[in-house]
Amino acid sequence: MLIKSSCPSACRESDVTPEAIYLSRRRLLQGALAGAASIALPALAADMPRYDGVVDATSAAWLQAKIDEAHWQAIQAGETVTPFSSATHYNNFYEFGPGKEDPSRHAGAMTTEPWSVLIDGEIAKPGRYDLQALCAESRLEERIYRLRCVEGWSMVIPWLGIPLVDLIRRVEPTGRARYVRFETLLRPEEMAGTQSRFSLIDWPYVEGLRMDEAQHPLALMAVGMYGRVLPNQNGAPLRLVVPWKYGFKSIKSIVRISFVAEQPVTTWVEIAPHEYGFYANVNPQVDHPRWSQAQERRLPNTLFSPNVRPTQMFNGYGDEVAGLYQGMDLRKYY
Ligand SMILES: Nc1nc2c(c(=O)[nH]1)N[C@H]1C(S)=C(S)[C@@H](COP(=O)(O)O)O[C@H]1N2
Ligand SMILES: [Mo]
Repeated sequence: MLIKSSCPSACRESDVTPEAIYLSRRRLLQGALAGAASIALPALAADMPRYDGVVDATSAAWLQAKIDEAHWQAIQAGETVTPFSSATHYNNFYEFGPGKEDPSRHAGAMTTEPWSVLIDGEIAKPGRYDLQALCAESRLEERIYRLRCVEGWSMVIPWLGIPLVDLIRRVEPTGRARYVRFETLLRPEEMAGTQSRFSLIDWPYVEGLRMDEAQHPLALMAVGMYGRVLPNQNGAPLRLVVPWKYGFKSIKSIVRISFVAEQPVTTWVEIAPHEYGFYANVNPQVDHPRWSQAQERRLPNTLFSPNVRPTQMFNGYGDEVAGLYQGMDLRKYY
């Protein structure tokens, strides 16, 4: 790999990548756990170097405190965590434009404070919930997940968040709730992509899950990644992460969550129902009409080092989630 460095002699702190800091902290913690010692995890975000095109959603003290007391598990051996620079500069967030670098260029314009989420529909406790109140009763957990985009690339990202099922329990769904519908912020003056005449999307961006999928322990509501708050381009301040489904299900910058009886009409299904399904489970055996889904490019990659690997059924989470789809024809329900 080519290393571009502006420091010929001694490297300054700011030249250390954020994921290097993140990983060294994680190792330190792991050592402490192995020694059965209890240490206070130092604030990670505080000494994160500045990174071009990365705007932290917030400097809110309550969120920083929650991140510091997150439930850090041992690093899973195996796949390498994607560099922070790739995870924050190769994004899909069409509200800021269709290009992979549009979100890192333009998402800084999005205001994320204050932030609240309207939760409504078939529940006993509807209302507008402040982000802090939503997170209040749960400890943040770290989850290192593969993210597989339907376009054929993938990353490995360490998220920080609360299980979606915790949030669902708190609002007490009624027996009529069969699906959960999620909606992204729509604020055209801060989101140039929503004003484009060329966009096919009928804003706001909408996604959905079946109730049992939403209640699965792997489904996460993320407020951070790499030990820090979510950068705007990754869906600050609150996004869904559903690791066994194609990336487009993992809706960003959520402002509304509705519990509904009917399967919601979701953004990509509305645009091209023959190409994108409601379920969108990662499945190497069911090709997209225009390309194969058998393999994926693991980022970062180059022309000379394409870093191609086979795609796994349910993105490798089949042991956990296959039971949700027992008896379903996954070619029909793609
Ligand atoms: N609101 C909104 N959410 C979105 C998208 C989008 O365009 N708008 N893109 C989706 C797609 S296609 C992918 S692959 C992931 C990418 O997440 P990342 O940029 O954090 O890697 O976000 C998903 N969530
Ligand atoms: Mo995607």
